Amino acid sequence: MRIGIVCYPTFGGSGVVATELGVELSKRGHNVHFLTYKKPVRLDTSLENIHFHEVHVPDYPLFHYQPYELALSSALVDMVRLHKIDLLHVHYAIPHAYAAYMAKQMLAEYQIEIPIVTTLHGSDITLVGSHPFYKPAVTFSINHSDIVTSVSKSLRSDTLDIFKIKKDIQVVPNFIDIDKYETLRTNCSRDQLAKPNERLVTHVSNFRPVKRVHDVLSVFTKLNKEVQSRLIMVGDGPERSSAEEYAKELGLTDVVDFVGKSNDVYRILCSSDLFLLPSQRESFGLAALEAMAARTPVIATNEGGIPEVVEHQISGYLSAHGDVDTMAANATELLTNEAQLQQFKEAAFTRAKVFDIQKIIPLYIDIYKKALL
Ligand code: GMT
Repeated sequence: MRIGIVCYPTFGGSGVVATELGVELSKRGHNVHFLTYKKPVRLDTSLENIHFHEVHVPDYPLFHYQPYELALSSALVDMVRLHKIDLLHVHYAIPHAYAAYMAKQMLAEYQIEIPIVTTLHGSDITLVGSHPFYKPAVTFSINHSDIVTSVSKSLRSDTLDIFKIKKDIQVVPNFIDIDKYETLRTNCSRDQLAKPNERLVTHVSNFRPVKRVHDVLSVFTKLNKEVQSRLIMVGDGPERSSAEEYAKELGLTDVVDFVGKSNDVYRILCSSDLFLLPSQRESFGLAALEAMAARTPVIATNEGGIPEVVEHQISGYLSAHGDVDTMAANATELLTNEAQLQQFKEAAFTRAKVFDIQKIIPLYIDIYKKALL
């Protein structure tokens, strides 16, 4: 198949899922064309069967807002015609599903019928898409996609609750390349990250308010009073500077490292003893799955799709968002009981294997075949 993938190129989970999906499809002999405004961070464009096309939005003094959807839909038309693309898979409803619908209409003028598969990722539904300013367009684009998928049951149910959806939504969970994690494990070294007697705790996010990064620091403060430990905060975003300030106020400067965005998250995760994800909402929580694939148990909230990934009291602990006392108590219990910690680490890895890329990719391939019928 010749598959066109539209995604955000940033560090966010939807871009990562789209990139890893495209790369795996390319390994299986499919031709994959990525279309976005910048090369996706995890995409290696030198790989066989992988192509990257950049969307350019020319600046013009009249525009207060750049018309990205317009440029994207025009670029989609060109890409589909030039490279004889069979199918478009768009990740994140806003504005990708909308631009794909417009491209589909334009391509009909050339007697080209292109199926659209839309994957909903979370904030495109629960945080941004539900805003009254976007809702009609998001509802329309979902209803006019040929096939719609969501990354968790919870997101499927939220979508059906929030929008008037006339289509079936198929749940295809996010995935992880277990083999890649196992290969990387052979080079895992924690020497530069923490002292031998410190437990290593990690958080990875885009530091948006929904991630509740201040809760990460509050939990860690309580934990650090009981257990000698170090916290690594990976990522960047709107709340990074206030989080750094808060860490200073809490007197954590010597035990918390803010390392910014990283392309090498595995190196940190494989050395970690615990991963903290106290989000207010997560449709899935790909960061938690990545931690678990690196054998790191997770303390998270029982919100959205997280309970579909992390099993309470087995591969981690779940509690209500904002309940930093319970999170800290669970973290302390786990990090002070070596046998239990080892058990949770193994359980985290066992759980991650359920989401192995080799199990999930065939689900997408079946969906593509269905869309092409
Ligand atoms: O919230 C983020 O970190 C970014 C966002 C995105 O679109 O990249 O993540 C969403 O999609 C991920 C991949 O499917 C999910 O793992 C995240 O849970 C989801 N974020 C939210 O629902 C808030």
